[in-house]
Amino acid sequence: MTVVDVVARSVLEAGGDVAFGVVGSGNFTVTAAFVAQGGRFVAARHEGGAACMADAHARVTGRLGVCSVHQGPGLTNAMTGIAEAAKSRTPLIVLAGDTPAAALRSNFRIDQAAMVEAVGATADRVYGPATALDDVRRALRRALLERRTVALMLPLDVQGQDCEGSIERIGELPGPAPDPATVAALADLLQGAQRPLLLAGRGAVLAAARDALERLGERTGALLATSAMGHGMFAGNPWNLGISGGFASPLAAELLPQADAIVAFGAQLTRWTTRDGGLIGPRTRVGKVDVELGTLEADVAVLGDARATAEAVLAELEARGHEARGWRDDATRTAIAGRRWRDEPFDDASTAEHIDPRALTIALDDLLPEQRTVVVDSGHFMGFPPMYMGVPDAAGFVFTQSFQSIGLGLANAIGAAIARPDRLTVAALGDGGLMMSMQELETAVRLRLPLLAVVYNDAAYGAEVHHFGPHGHDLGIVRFPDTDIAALARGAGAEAITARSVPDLAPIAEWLERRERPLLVDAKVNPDVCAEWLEEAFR
Ligand SMILES: Cc1ncc(C[n+]2csc(CCOP(=O)(O)OP(=O)(O)O)c2C)c(N)n1
Repeated sequence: MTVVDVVARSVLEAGGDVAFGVVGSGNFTVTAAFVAQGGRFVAARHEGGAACMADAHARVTGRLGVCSVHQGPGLTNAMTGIAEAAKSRTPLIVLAGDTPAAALRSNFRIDQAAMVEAVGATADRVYGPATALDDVRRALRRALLERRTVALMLPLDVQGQDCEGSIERIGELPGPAPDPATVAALADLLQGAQRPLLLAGRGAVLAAARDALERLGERTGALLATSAMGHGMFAGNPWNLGISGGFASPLAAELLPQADAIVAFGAQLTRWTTRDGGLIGPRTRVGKVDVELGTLEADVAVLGDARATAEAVLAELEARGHEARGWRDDATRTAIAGRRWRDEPFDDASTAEHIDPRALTIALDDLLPEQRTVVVDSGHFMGFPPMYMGVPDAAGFVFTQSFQSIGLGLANAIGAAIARPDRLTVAALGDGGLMMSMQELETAVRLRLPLLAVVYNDAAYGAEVHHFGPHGHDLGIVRFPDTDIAALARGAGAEAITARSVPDLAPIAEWLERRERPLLVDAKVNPDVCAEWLEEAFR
């Protein structure tokens, strides 16, 4: 075996069976070894796309994400996707070529470790053939068990060296168990509450805590909610208020501040999740459960894995014989069922030329099969899909907003579509985000992915228009001529339609029957509609 064989086989053993990348001389042999040993390699057109595909593939499958890049510019190109994955705690390994330690004058030379560490990812390195097994094992353990995005540097002069030893599987370790005293304190908090609420975030998704949290909700009479990142976790549960934060429905926004105890599981309660604190009542007591000490500021803080903690609190409440109905009554149940976002009336701003983005999203929700993965890029439009489109579960919603970058969504959708071919993948994109990443349309076409890309095309950086317009700024620098995005997509080999009204969406139904290659919908949305959540945030 050579060092790259050991790396490739270890990654496969750790569950990373699909690698996304762009191949150059620095990562050719490791990628070839990965394929030779049974891995699937997907060639992206830009390393930024490759990192986003790997991130989304990991989010949807719950397995290790794998990305393979050339040294120097291969890695710099991937950085925005790596930053998003690192901030979202996606278990991801980036196999990065690196210049030999002595090649001080190589054009490709940069301080790769410093660069990835600067965006919150973890740098590690294969130092030589004698340590290769340990090096890769350490990197994989950190990615999987600590839920980190790890860039493993593979110096060119080390890659081909012979190396011996046997590869051990990385066993599963239970998440950090909470201290019993803090479990008891959290049980006290829930036991003493009349109207408790359990709020699940990305940490709860990563910990697969749905079942434990639903049982805890049942025992305590709590209502359930998620952060935007945790959307889908409680899909179908009659006590689920949906998203807490800017995208909260009017009913959720009314009920959330009435909770007398909110316990956040793997959710940081950021300004976005709490509407700048407005969704937490002045006398609400707050509990927080997280694996990161740094985020744990609350009335009751528990350092622990979301699922392990939910199970421990449940056991404690069972032992105490505590069981309550809380605010789980018929009226609340009926209100939740009847006041989803789509049930709330709005003034439809569709015109002869433009479709209202809300009407567009509701029509898509009606048209598309329920078994779907909804992937959302960033921008003004990004609230409409989570508000108006249902998702089957947390794996059915990919929301890469930890870095708030535009231009990640299309590549995320490709990774998601590969992860769940049984589900329809819907990419919701802005025209700005698409134009930043459109080279990956070719990837989607080449792979014949049954991907529906919906472009909310307002011919502008709408978020900036709505941000700066009210202050009287000249908006010429954030508006663009109307682009025929459908024609661009056809040029890449995709099917495409232009939609200015709900009836214009009809060809989607026929495409759904075939799904032989991607379909792009260039939806000309009314640029004057400003989402309330964004208006509020900018205020
Ligand atoms: C990489 C990156 N560059 C710039 C921004 C700033 N930014 C935030 S939203 C936005 C406009 C996005 O436009 P578009 O994708 O068309 O969506 P819209 O806001 O029009 O719905 C920009 C430029 C960003 N978040 N990320």
